[in-house]
Amino acid sequence: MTIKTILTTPFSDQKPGTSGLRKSVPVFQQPHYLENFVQSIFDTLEGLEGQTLVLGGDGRYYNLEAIQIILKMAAANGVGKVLVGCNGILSTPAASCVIRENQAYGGIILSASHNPGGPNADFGIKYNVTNGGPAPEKVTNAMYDRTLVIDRYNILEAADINLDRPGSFKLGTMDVEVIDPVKPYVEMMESIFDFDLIKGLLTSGKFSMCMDSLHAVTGPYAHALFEEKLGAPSGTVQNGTPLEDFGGGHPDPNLVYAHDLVAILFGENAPDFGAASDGDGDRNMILGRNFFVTPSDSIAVLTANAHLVPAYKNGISGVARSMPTSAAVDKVAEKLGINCYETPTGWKFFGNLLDADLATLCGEESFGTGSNHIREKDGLWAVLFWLNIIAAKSESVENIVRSHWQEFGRNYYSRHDYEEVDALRATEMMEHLRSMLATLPRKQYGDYIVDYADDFSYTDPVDGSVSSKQGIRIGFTDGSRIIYRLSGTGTKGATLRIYLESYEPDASKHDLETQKALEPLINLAEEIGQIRKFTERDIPTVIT
Ligand code: VG1
Ligand code: CO
Repeated sequence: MTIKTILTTPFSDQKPGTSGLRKSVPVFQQPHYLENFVQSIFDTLEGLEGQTLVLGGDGRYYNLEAIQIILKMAAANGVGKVLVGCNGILSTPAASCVIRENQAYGGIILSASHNPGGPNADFGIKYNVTNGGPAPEKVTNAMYDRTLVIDRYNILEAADINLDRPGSFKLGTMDVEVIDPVKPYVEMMESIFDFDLIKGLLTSGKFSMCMDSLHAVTGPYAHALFEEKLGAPSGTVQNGTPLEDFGGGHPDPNLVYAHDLVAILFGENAPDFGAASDGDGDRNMILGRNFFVTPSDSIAVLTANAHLVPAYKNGISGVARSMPTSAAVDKVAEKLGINCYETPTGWKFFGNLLDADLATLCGEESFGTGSNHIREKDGLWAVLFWLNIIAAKSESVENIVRSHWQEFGRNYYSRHDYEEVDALRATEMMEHLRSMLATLPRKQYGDYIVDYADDFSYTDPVDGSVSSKQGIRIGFTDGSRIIYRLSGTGTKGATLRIYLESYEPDASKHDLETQKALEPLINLAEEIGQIRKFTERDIPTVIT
């Protein structure tokens, strides 16, 4: 087997976004495109020689081809060993778990998360560091800088590795171990939650649940957990076989894209509990019978009830939420007397807080929840957490959330997305808002008085690194907020996200329809941001 050095020229568009490099499959299939990025990863990592890497993906179209290429490039770049998921499968949380348990140097995860898959849909690649979490900005910036000057890459000329079943192989001098992608993850979940208690609930005959894997990566994990370990009847997991194109759908667990599950939970004879996860298994949606739990409420409820879960029974050190996530969890932190950190959007910003034990639980409004057990958000972990709480309290999802609101007040919350808008106009809109910031404080709009207005900037309390321009925040004196932000995960045009939040302490007003409750703020977001003018859209593409 010989190592070949291939001459190449840079691509100018390989800057990783919120969660790695995401492009359409045809972009990745251009000659040298994937290879340039992978070589840039290797070139940036110091002391990679002889080290162990973890490799796997969410099973989408192009996953297996990319894995074979990356294996041969790793072998040609002196990597000592690669642990690769059987059939190229590793959910994002499972990859984080495997990196940590094997003390690997890092890992490469192939996924475009909740974006659709298929020959003309999306693909992505992400590098995770030794702690199991997404590479911090200084690492991804260095990788990007390398992509701009790269002129060659190394690849071993060799036959493909058989990934059908676990086993050990050699690729040149590099070891390849094909591992069971499910087992280590399931064992980790057993060490966190009270499986006997949850099993009691699921086999009691008085409780029914439905888990929708949306034809994406969590299928095998969910079958193993809920049906094999926890005794739920077979059929509990639906759409549980990962498909390369996710059955043509969006593997995005929200009220819009997980419509089949929503129809079941809001239909006749609805089960007690429903959940869904995304393409790579790091997101979750939680539903009760006729009831939707917003992700911002979810992290608040989990924090308030963490003592009911064995792994957190001695209390938690702190919590963290992304800036656009509602302040519901802040109220819980206040009561528990722990710190609540506010970070920019993207899981990579939680890594240092978790490593330093400043935070134990973290959450994002974008259906992401997780803890210090790994360094990624974790969809099935969140589902198990909810089941553990439900079993411990013997209460319905709706009751748990309603009593939470009664105690802490309700943060009405919604996100309005304008997808695939003109990128130039979207940037103009953000500039327009930036130019207004200084004039907004103390300004009155109807009942609302602006308390502060800024472009969110974050200084990491552990390493002091600064991330600026993370979203325009306008806070009002009553605690309401409007946030404007451009997505960093899209692949077509720009996606504008408007986050709306208003706080209602009065329990007699906790029954309003969310969009109705937020109507004055929605109108104000339009008045201040001139969304219609800049996006040339009358309504959002997706409301969550
Ligand atoms: C979105 C979400 C963010 C999340 C990121 C990755 O980013 O808003 O909260 O961390 O996706 O999630 P953006 O930049 O498009 O708003 V996943 O499940 O794609 O790994
Ligand atoms: Co995801």
